[in-house]
Amino acid sequence: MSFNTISVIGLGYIGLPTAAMFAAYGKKVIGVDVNQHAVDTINRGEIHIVEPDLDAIVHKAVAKGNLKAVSTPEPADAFLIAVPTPFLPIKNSKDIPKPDLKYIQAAAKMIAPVLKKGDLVILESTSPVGATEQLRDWLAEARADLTFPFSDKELQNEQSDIHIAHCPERVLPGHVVRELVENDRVIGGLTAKCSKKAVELYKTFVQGDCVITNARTAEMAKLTENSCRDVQIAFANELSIICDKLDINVWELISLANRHPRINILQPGPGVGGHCIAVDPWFIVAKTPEQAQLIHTARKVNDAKPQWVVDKVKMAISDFLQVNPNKTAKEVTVACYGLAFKADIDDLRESPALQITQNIAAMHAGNTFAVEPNIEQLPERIKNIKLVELAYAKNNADIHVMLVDHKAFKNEKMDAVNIIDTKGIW
Ligand code: SAJ
Repeated sequence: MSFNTISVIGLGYIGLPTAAMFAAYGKKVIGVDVNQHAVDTINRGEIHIVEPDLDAIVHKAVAKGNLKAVSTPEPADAFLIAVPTPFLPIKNSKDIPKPDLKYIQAAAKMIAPVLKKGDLVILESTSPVGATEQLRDWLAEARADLTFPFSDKELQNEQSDIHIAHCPERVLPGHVVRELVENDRVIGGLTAKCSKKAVELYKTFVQGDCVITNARTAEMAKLTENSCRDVQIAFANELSIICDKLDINVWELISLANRHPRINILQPGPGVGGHCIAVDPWFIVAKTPEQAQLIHTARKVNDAKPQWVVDKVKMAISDFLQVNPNKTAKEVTVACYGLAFKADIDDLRESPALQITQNIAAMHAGNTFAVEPNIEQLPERIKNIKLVELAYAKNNADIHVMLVDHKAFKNEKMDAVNIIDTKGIW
């Protein structure tokens, strides 16, 4: 077996489960992270993220001596880079966000000194087209004593010292442990030999197919998957706005349309959140702004949905005051149900539900309650919002805004009158 020691750079939502899985299958795994808290937590056999079933796997791997976390890379036979690829901040809301590869560059800088002849480097981070070649260039610059795979020199490549491939992660948060093993993998080597080596590595634990392509197609495949979902959700969100105007129940409409054998419309909501679907389509738009018209429009439709919900709440408050002329806006309480970026998770990052709740709190003179059964307290940066229990909000708020279809809310019968239901569960 040519891979005895595997190093995973970036021990977050993807890197840590991947590292733990290799360790569970008997590899010696060295996880690298710049976050000392993550390193210390993992070395105690614990985890610093929320992901079902992962804690037991990490605990066992660390106890067995198969997994350790460090801050500085050590030599290994394969390096997997699983760092974030966010976009650069934009100055104007009309600007197209551009990908920020600084974490990949930093990872390249970190591993370059310990690379040796025969090593495999895999980029797992979701990346714009061309990023794997850029990674190769950064590594080649740092290590002039080693040869790297350049696709215009195919013959010479078969002999290159270092092998490089892009193998995008595609697992769904909350189901990572199962999907890591069962999902098919797209393997995009810079050369055929790079792909072959990468397949050999993933076959350690992947039961799905490892399908070979080139690096650029693999990069685009991942962006395509998330853009496809974004466009489909935008369609559902646009329908919800059209139906609101035409006084049609969008949920009934979609369930009727979905009875057609070739129609499968997704569900509208308060907007698209998380660090993947709302980000990755921009990587395509930034690269080909002239061509990516539909993908760009979908982003704009989904990004505009939270403000549409806030405007609905504004209207509901003013209607409420008309019906209750003895009350002032200050005496009206709005309750928002759900803050996470999707159902049954505790992740508040890039959450449209949180954005809506904060915007309501900023524009509304009265109280804004939030009900979020998956968190115990609000992060300190969140001001003017009171975290309350479901029953309390139900009994004490005047306007109820359903934002996330958590199980706890689905099981609740809501018979209040002033409801704005962005998920169609009440
Ligand atoms: N959403 C809707 N309506 C729907 C489905 C989702 O409004 O019908 C919203 C969710 O509420 C959420 C957002 O979209 O705010 C994204 O949720 P998601 O469940 O679609 O996706 P993520 O971001 O949790 O994970 C996605 C997955 N990609 C695809 O399904 C194509 C996952 O497989 C990827 O690995 C992940 O992105 C990633 O890391 O890129």
